[in-house]
Amino acid sequence: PAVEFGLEAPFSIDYHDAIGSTNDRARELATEGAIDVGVLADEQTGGRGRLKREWTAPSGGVWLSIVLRPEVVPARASLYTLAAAVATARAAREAGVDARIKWPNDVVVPVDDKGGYRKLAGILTEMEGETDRIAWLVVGIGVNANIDGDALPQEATSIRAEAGDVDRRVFVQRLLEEFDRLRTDLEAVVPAWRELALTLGQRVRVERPTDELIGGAVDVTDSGALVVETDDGRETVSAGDCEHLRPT
Ligand code: BTX
Repeated sequence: PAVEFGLEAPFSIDYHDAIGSTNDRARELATEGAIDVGVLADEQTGGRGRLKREWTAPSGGVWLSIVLRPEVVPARASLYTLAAAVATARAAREAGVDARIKWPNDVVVPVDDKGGYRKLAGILTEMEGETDRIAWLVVGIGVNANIDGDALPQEATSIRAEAGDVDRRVFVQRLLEEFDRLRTDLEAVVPAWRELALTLGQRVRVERPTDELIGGAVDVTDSGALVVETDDGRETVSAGDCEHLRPT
C-alpha cells in the first residue's frame, strides 16, 4: 500500500514502497553529495540494527534515514542519535504513546516500574569522515507505527498496539520538525533527552566488547555518553562501546 509522503520542508523525501535498507540508500545518496534528504520506505526487506543485528521492518512502519553534513567534530556525532531519539519520542507521545528513551538508541514504552520496557523504535547512526571532520552522517530511524504486534519481535511494541494507527505523514512531519529544531540547537539536545530518559536513575548492566559494567546510570555527558556510578567510582561509556544495556 503506497502512502503519499508529500513532505517538503525541512527535508526533501526520497520515498520507496519497498527497499532493502533505507540506511543503505541514504549512504549512496550521501556519497553522491546529498544533504538534508530523508529516505523513507513503507517496508524494508533488509533492515539493519546495530552491530550487524537484524531489524524487522514490515509494511506499515516508518523507516526513515536522514542524510546530514553537519559542521561538527565526530565526537559530537552521537548528539544526532540522541536528537533523533528525542524527536521520535516526542512525535510518538503526540500520537498518544507513553514513549521514553533507553540509552543510547532505543525509544521504548515502559511496562512496569522496574525498568521493563517494550521497544517501539530504534536508531542507527552511520558516519564517514576523518578525526577532525564529519563528511556525512546517516541517521536511520525505525518506528513500529501501523504494525500488528505479531509481525514484530516479542519484546517490541507499535504505535498501533499502544494507541491505534497514526497518520504517518503527520508523524514524519512532526518528527522531522523536532529533529530539525534540535540539530540547529545542539545544546538543547541533552537537556531534552534527560527529560524523556528511562535509563537515568536505574541500576544497569552495560555489556561492552570485553567486559561489563554494573552500577547506577546517573547522567549523560555533553557528548551523549552514559555516566555509570560503579563500586569503583564513575565510568563513562560511549554508545559505540555498548553492546547491550539492561536494567538489573
Ligand atoms: P539494535 O541493534 O539496538 O536493535 C536490534 C534488535 O532489536 C534486534 O536484535 C531485535 O532483538 C530487536 N528488533 C528487531 N526489529 C525490531 C523492531 N521492529 N522493533 C523492536 N525491536 C526489534 C536498533 O538496533 C536500530 C534499528 C534501526 C532501524 C532503522 S529503520 C531505518 C534505517 N534503515 C535500516 O536498515 N536501519 C535503520
